Amino acid sequence: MYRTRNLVAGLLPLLPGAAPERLAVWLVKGYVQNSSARAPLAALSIRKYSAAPPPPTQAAAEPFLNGSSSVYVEEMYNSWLQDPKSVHASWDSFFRNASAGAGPGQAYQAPPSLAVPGKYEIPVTALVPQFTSSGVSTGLPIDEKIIDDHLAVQAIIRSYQIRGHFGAFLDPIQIEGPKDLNERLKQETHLEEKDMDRVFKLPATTYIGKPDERALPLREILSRLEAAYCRHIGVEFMFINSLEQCNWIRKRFETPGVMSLDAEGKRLLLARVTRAAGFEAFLARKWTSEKRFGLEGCEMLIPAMKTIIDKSSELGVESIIMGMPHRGRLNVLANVCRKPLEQIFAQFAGLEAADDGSGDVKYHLGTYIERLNRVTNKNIRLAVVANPSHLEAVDTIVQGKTRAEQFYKGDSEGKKTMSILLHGDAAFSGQGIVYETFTLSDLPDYTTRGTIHVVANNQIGFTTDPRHSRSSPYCTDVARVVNAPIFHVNADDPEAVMHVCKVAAEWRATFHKDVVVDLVSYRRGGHNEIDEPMFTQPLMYSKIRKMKSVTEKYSAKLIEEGTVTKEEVDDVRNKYEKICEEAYVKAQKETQIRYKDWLDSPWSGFFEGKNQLKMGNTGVIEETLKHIGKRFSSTPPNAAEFVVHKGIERILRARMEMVEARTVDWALGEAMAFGSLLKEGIHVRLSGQDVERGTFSHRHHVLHHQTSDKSTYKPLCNLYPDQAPYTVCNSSLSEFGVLGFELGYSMTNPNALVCWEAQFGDFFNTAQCIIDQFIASGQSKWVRQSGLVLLLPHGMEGMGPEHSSARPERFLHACSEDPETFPPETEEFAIRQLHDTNMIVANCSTPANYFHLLRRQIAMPFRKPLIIFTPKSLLRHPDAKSSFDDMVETTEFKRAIPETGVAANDPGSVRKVIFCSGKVYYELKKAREERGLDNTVAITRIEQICPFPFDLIRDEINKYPNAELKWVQEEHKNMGAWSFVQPRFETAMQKSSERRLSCQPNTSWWRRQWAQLTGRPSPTDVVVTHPSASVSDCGRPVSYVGRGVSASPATGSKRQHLKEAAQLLADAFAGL
Ligand SMILES: Cc1ncc(C[n+]2csc(CCOP(=O)(O)OP(=O)(O)O)c2C)c(N)n1
Ligand SMILES: [Mg+2]
Repeated sequence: MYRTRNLVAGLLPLLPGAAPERLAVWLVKGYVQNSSARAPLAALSIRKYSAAPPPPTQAAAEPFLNGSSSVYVEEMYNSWLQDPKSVHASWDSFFRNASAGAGPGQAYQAPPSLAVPGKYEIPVTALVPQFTSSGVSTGLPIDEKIIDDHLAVQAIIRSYQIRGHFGAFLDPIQIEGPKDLNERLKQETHLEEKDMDRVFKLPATTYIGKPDERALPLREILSRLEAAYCRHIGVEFMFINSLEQCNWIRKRFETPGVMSLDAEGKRLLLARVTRAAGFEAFLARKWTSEKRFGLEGCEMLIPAMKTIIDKSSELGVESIIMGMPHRGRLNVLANVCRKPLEQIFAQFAGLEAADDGSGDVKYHLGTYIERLNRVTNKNIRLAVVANPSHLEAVDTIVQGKTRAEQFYKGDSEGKKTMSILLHGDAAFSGQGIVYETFTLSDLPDYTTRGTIHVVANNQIGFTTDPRHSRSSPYCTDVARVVNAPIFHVNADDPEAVMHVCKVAAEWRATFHKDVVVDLVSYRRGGHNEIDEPMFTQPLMYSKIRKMKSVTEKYSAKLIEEGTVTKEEVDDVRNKYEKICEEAYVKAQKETQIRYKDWLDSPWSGFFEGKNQLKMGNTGVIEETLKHIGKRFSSTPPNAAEFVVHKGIERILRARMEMVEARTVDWALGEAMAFGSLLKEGIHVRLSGQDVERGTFSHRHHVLHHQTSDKSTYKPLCNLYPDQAPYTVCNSSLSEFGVLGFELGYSMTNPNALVCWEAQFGDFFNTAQCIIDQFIASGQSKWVRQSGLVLLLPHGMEGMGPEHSSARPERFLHACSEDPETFPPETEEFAIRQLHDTNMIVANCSTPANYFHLLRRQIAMPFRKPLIIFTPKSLLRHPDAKSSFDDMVETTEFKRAIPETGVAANDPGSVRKVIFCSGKVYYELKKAREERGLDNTVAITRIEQICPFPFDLIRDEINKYPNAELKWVQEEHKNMGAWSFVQPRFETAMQKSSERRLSCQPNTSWWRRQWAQLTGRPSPTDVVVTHPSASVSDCGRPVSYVGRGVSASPATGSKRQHLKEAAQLLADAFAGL
């Protein structure tokens, strides 16, 4: 609601004294219903860009000669008779015309002013005859005609401001015929041709008048409006709910001469566009059919970005983080970032990589460059974030990275760091993440204080034209949701492009809000260099092929107007070509490519001097646990008036009791992990839907004063005076957007614990692209690490098909660990596994282990994404508690928790070993006790599923030689960890057999036995040499216990759920 109130408040100045209701009526009556434009507007498809004819006018008589104003006129007339120069020019003209016998209405020039007259200046007294010049009402009737005429002029000015963009000449290829906007505007007023020379007062909401012009003839008004709104720039801004911002924009587009560029500016512009074109031409010549997603047709993207960067640098920005798709990416790296050309050219050579990983195609790679901005003479850091093919997916990652940089720099207003997002037209209107990015743009913990969006709008997406790829008139309409101004510009007019880019940079620096530059252009070739566009867009392409490039057109224009000579033009082109040739020669000498050269987030100092196989401690001293526990269990100190909810008081009391008893539950364990890191100077950020309280109301990291609005207390922000900052923030309801954001945030600084929590684990699937394209494969593709933590509530608790499973199988499937390789057994076994994996997947069963796991993210000398399946019912389970003893200095994370009960004391008697992970452990433990099987069944928990604790599992298998082995999971058989752990058990067992036996030939008998028992072919690499060995020595099969296969992750019936849960336990202990 408060946003609605702001909106109305922002509009009120338009109509002083208007109550909101009246305002609404006025808006509707004056500008919507009275307008005949509504229906025609809908028909005005913006996919047809064209010029518009001027609107018509109407005549008026001299109504200001009526009533009391005639006294005033008489005075004017007498003065004029004495000296024609003593009156305003319009009176002069009027009296001249009248004396010459002009008829009624024809003598009218313009109502004059009583004040010191400027050119075209009129007093309102002359327009509204019931007022005298002293402003006193005479009680005589208002002349409605003159008021109507002025209102009509105001309406027409407003129409241009609102809809002028529909009439702008934006499309360089003019696919469709001309638009008739001005005809429509004409029909909306009663003014006619004979009104064209009448002078009208300019309202305060226009800047078309020069400083001394407060009134203009209608003809001039229309001509200036057309110049501002209907040439090569289409400005969409009148939906913005702030009069100040609207006026700011009007001033920058309406002011006469505002767009003029000096000769130096023009020459720089020409040089920039020449280089942009030269780069594409060079690549085309050297690698004719190599994919590069050329920029031809939208070369102005390069000068546009450079202008934004120059202007922003001038306004104080020191660091710019960019995200962009394939189109023109190499050109941006070369000409905007000035990445060494030889590094770019070497990418075409198909060289081997010097570093590990899969690498990525050249038009996805990122970069980071620090250099001097030659225009401003200031240093600037430019980063282009690496991205996958998935269009727009990088958007919120850029935002998160930007936000983090602002945070660490203390740049709370975004004055030093900013982001630029580049988009394709089809992707901008089509991909949902764009909307999600915009909705984050003004949220307190997610804003980057304004992003400049630039759309390389070539009016096509692959082979599909806009009529089939979007339902909105413009590809940029999505930006309207956040009141971002949108500047459409014909990209064949370089100076117009410059202008909008400067304004966009100024807008961002002034209001710290998003803005969009829509570069309306074309694509000279196919989607890529090997595509034939004539297959699908024959007419468009027959036009394009006849068109001259923007460089040709602009250089011809500058030569013609005398700004440059032909020689200068040739010189710029030849010089750049020479630079390219030299770099080409250098590139030929390269023998390897280095992915590290393409890193977008270098963590300087983080890796240097660190032993990559040495882990820091994760246990902490008891004093710290106590201190954090107590602070976390307390209301604000010294604030007795802070009223806490009774329920929260109970929770805090229970926490305090736990601390006194040296135990922790899940929330307390987590708080101690966060708190101890904060104490060590590590910034912690927890973001996601409702994370402040916690979906399951267990966390309560923000206490709310019950009688004072917006008064809150965050215990974890108040642990130590010199602690690192803690951020906990409820996010917008977007998994794709927010997970991407947090990933970006984690990329800026490795010394921060950044966590994203899903409301329920399965909701991560709407962010699957971030997981597959960035989290799972980011390091391999782009040598980029991230220690991001995903917290995914998981567990079969009868809540139905959704809300049950966080789909562990999906993550495990994306893990890069080889199931058939038992890593070398050295002292660094565990850390080497972590070093070599692409991500860590864990399901902890105790708060202490969760505590260590979180802390280990920072203790590791490198960074890996961590996926944790977190509990729901375990949050309050009386057994799911840990003692301080498991968290103090000497303790660490347990990759597996072996049986420690009575079964472990007499392993030879154990008949069954159950392996499991997560909360099912507590159910199995209880069922074992109920069945009196504590002696005969051992239960081992696998806490870290990937990397798989091969060594610990092998030891457990060895420990119980007479036991059958079971994997028990509560998820369905085609889900959960089963298919991941199964081959790893085999690998662990092979190792176990090798160790225990030197036995048994690898005979066909043995292989048959194996196949019979397991239903699978025998592992061929087992070397079994002892003649009397049995198949169980060589590997006991681990069999599956759990729900059968299913299409849905869980039943929707509570009854069925309970039945399945009981069956699962029965199966787990069957045969004993
Ligand atoms: C998520 C996703 N869907 C589909 C594609 C395939 N694709 C690559 S480029 C492209 C067209 C993009 O059009 P536009 O955004 O206008 O950019 P342009 O190529 O015209 O510069 C498509 C559909 C993709 N890369 N990513
Ligand atoms: Mg396109």
